Amino acid sequence: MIFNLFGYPKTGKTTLFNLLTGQKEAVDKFSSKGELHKAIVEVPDPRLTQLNELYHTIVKPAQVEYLDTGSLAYGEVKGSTFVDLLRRGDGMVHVVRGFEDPEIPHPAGKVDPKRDILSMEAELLLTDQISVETRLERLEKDLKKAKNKDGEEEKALMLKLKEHLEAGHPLREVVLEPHEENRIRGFEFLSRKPLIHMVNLGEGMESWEEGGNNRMVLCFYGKIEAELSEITEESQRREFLEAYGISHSVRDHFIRESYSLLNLRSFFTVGEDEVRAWTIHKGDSAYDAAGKIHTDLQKGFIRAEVIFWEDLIKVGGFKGAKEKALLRLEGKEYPVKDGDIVHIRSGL
Ligand SMILES: Nc1nc2c(ncn2[C@@H]2O[C@H](COP(=O)(O)OP(=O)(O)OP(=O)(O)O)[C@@H](O)[C@H]2O)c(=O)[nH]1
Ligand SMILES: [Mg+2]
Repeated sequence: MIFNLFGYPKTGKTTLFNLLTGQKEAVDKFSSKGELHKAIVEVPDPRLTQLNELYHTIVKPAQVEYLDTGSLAYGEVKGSTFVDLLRRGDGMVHVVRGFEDPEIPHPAGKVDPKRDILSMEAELLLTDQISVETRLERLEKDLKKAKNKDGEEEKALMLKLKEHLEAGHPLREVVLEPHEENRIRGFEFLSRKPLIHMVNLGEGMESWEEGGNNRMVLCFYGKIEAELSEITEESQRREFLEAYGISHSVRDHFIRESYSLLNLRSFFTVGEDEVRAWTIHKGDSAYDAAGKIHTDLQKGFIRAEVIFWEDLIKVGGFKGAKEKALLRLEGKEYPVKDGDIVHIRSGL
């Protein structure tokens, strides 16, 4: 899972990156070297610790990759070299300036997070519009040379997308048939990706939240949390945050909300070698889950043995689960649920 942090200059992207990853990249008032920062972070999951009481082995939490892509100038998103990076990500995290600071002038003069949210959304839309138009030109040229059904179908779909974009609607709002979805997957349209606006507020400013169709707005207090990051003791940190009226750290909040926005679920594999969490999407099948673990397991898929994590703990392990007949045998199509322990039986 890859999350890209992006946004206009001096909004707190690197500050947020540090808070989410625990890194200590320099944050700067005046200049930015425009470096990319990348970190792979483990997703905390107390269920793993509990499961490991049965095995006493290595715990491997699910991982998320964060990329701090640097800043984008107003109006320049479409031509930017970051666009390809954004296309490769699973989720887009737009860091928005919400804090006042006379020493850090805002490129648009006034601090106005709602305006910047709309402005960035319009830029992402425009980027897709250009991709769609470029593709249409190409298709029309090809169709002039030789008519073909496939080309005609793609053209019709691109025209439909164009219409939506021209009406100012992001592509995440377009309902597509599965075959249409497959056709456009490779384009990685930005306005179709899950988008989280993270508004970086100053002390005492009022936070708000918006949620909806694959898009949400969350607030955080970058500077306050950065100042607290010296405190490593978790309970102390929480106490300080509460003293500022902040109920949860941005990291916990972000992980929870982004998992639900992207419809992510965790399943586990357990054994003497490791107790491990894997990330899948809601509705993914046992066959998909096998593919996450290893392509060979997927190729040779026979059956999945499944038990809910709490049930396994109750009966003290697989032996007890078999005795109590709690281990279910499921086929390829079984939709894996959050918290399932999955053991794939494979013929390879
Ligand atoms: N007052 C205030 N300053 C902040 C806050 N968040 C970040 N800053 C300051 O804003 C400056 C830029 O922060 P960064 O996290 O480097 O912002 P950035 O978006 O990564 O900046 P660029 O990569 O240069 O575009 C630093 O001096 C931060 O200390 C905040 O919530 N309040
Ligand atoms: Mg930065």
